[in-house]
Amino acid sequence: MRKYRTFIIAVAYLACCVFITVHAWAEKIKLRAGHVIPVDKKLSRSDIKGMFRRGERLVWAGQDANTVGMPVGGIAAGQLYLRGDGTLGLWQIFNKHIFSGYGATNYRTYKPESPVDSGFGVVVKQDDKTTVRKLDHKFGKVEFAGEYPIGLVRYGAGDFPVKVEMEAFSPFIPLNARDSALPATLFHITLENTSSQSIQAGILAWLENAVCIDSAPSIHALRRTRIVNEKGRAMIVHTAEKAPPPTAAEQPRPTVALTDFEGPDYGDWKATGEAFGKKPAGGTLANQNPVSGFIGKGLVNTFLGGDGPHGTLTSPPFEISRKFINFLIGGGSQQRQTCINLLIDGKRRQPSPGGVVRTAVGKDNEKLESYFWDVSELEGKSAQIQIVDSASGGWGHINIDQIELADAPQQTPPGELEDLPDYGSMVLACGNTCWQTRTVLDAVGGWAAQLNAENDITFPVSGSKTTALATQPLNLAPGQKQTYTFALTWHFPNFKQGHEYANRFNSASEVAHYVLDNHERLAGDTKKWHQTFYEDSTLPRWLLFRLHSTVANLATGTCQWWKNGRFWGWEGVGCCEGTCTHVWNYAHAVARLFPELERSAREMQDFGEGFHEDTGLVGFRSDNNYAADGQCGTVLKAYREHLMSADSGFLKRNWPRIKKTLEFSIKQDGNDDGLIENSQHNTFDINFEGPNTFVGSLYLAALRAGEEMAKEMGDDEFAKRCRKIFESGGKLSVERLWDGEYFIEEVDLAKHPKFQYEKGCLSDQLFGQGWAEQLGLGYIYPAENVKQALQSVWRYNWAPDIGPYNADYKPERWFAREGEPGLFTCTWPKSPYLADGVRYKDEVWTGIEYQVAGHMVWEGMVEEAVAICDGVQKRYDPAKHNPFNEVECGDHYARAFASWGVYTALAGYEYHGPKGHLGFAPAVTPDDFRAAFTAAEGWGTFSQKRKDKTQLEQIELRWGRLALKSLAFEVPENFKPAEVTLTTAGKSAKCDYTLKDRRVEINLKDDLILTPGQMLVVTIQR
Ligand SMILES: [Ca+2]
Ligand SMILES: [Ca+2]
Ligand SMILES: [Ca+2]
Repeated sequence: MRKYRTFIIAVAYLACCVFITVHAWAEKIKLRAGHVIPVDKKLSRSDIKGMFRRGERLVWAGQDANTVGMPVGGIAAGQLYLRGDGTLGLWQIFNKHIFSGYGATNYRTYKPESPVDSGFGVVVKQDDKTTVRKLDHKFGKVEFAGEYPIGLVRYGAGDFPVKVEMEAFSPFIPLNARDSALPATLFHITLENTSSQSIQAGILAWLENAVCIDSAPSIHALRRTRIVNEKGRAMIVHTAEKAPPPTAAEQPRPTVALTDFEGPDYGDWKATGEAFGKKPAGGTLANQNPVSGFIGKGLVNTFLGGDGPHGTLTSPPFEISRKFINFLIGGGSQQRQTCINLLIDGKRRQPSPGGVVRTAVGKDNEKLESYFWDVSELEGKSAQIQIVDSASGGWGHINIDQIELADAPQQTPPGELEDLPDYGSMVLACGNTCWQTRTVLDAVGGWAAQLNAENDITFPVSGSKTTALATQPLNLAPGQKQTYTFALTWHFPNFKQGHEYANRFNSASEVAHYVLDNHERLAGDTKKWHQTFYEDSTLPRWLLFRLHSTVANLATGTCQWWKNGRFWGWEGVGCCEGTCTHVWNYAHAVARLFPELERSAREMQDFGEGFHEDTGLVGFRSDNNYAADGQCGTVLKAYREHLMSADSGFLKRNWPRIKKTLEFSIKQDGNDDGLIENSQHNTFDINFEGPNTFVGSLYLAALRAGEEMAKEMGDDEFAKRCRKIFESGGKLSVERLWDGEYFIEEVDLAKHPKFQYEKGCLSDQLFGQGWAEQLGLGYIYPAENVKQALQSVWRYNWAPDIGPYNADYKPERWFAREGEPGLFTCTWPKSPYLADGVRYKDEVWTGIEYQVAGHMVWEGMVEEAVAICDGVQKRYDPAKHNPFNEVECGDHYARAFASWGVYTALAGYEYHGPKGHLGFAPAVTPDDFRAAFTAAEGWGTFSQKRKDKTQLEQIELRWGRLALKSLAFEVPENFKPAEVTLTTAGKSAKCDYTLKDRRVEINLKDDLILTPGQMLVVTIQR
């Protein structure tokens, strides 16, 4: 609980205070000329008032929601987006490794793509005419109002008699990880007749069979689609199976070689551009890694002059006289840029997704591998092959050889069909039975008539077929509503480490039945969480949106939950592996919402696979490498995981290794003085080379956590040792690192000229203090230094417009653009700018912003904290950037999970599960505050009201159970409680209490367990 807090009684009053202190201070300090970040942030009173307004649910219409990609699949079950117009996108559910980049290009404006055909439409029968209107951006007026975890899209049109509201979400129930990790998305589609006459209306739903989506071009197999009715549900079931061997009548005809590139030139093939040269390559080219896998002496290899040049190579027209085209391919993997295309009927269409009948790319590997196209459906047609190199960056070339026409695929499939990563099943299930779909499709006509409604079809994986289900049109009187439920499920178990979901389900059909059998509970609990978090809270709605949006990272490629129960994370989607200790140092959301997942990461990685028993080193990517910040953070995370446990089992099991982890850091300290002075690798991907409070504060907080855990374990000797080092470190840090306004780094720049911050103002300089607040460990440096340092971070590093500063100091990667606000990693307001200073110094990371904002809340800097969050919200406006995808080194970056630390700070939340202790000290509107909270086994809503002589606290449990032995609250200044009463379910419970400063601690005489619907009421009276 925070000890010294400035309460906001009236927002405007406090805004004045901020201005006054800023101006008075600014006059005294002479700033470096190049430090163009304004001290006065020019936040007006109305800006601040606006930020604190409770406000309504956010809604974006039409193009303003263009970039939206809201994850709506289950936790660690892939990455399926709900786009701004209610269509689905991305579809990364097929276990393909997706590398989303190192950050250079992640902050950009784009609409997520959809490689799979799926959707819903509203069917209306009126005056004997049947029409369908798709639920997409063309419907009319389309509004996106999703709040994670529940997507919400509304559709209306003046020329259509039905208004539609669609919810799309995967069950999301805090503390129930398994039911939140289903490979499934639920849809609730509500139709409302807005016309003045009765109509008949229903839903048309469709889904392409995308099983083997990535392998399809190189395997000989069939897709199979069945429409089944089970348990009163209609389901489209998509699978794949082996193609039957050819029958005697299908004996292969002789193979026809199209070209082997063995001639002195390209013959009648036409080359354009520079990349192909005048003749086939003779093998590996200059400065190229060895090329292999080609046949004979010649091949196409466009690394001629490196990756830079472009060009095309096009065959003369030929007849497709066999069932397959076989070839060898290597080189770059860029779709449409390093590819081989099949063009039909002489149409030299520009390579585009729809304009080429077959295409293939390499795998960023110089080795040529067999590949084939199944062209049986194109037999007899005239075709051309075109090889394209329109890429210049890394892997901007393509290698091709030995193109043949044959009746059988030349190569054997890459592994058994059943073992392929994208082999599995997908299902679209309707909660009700469906009706004569073919009749509806034919009545609608047009594109709908092309959809399949036939049960049990098979077709080659090279082809594509979309299957539909139609519900029976029902009479809707004017104003009447009807809701339909659908479930989209998938089951692709062939992931290297397996999926947790595969422990429970054998097919997408099983998943579909599970989510529909348990629909009421799964959807009900998800909505209860949404209600508790968003609707019932007094916090600003936009702020709740922002702080919860990052939790969506759980349902992206960033997070995996393995079959063995281990939670594992990239830093960003497909980028930088190993639940990296230092990036995940910032992540609070998972630990507070699904503590079992973080416990598994501690036990199975940090104190498991990544732990070095001999030294206590925690390999920071579960490897042999040391990160100073990650090592200290591991101790803090262990304590947090203990606090979020129902009992002491986790601590008892892991204490010997937690202690060793801390002892490793103490060894780096070297002389037990509480300062780590050696080389400290850290999250900036560089090493700090002297004492500093970035690693130092984490170290001191870890010592405090170690002290607490040692006490609980009865290891008093170690507790004392931690305390002693901690006290020395806090004192020495102020003596040696305090510059009068903030903490600096003590370093010899002559010896270590690169990557230091020295006299700079590092935004993360109090990282460990922020952690200490999250865990109730108190101050590690004197309160006045902490407060002033945070003020300096705000003053020197937060820019209302990053443009002017970044114009002078270009960041390595742009995560904010001119005109947008942001908090810089590090600046040098009073000393020369270190061009070789700490890496990423001129960048803006949301994870750091939340870390700092959360800490600011604990120190009473609530406006500044909320302004920083507002800056993130402004940058991630869906007209510009997907609001659910905060990027850094890759998409959906894990550091952004830090947002939950802001949320817990706003509630002044403190919790110790094994001790049954829960406390709150709201930082905003403490006179009338309400917010959701989570504990080890249950969650609910907390409210506080102050009136006259009474402070009323209510803890209402909504889900699970909550064991309580003690409570803590904060009373106004000069509020001396005369009586504290406690009732639950109308009965009073015995307690005693103590008051220290403004903190009231209440001890219950008897243990109390709250169950859902029960409320604990505490009345504190003067
Ligand atoms: Ca050859
Ligand atoms: Ca090239
Ligand atoms: Ca030392």
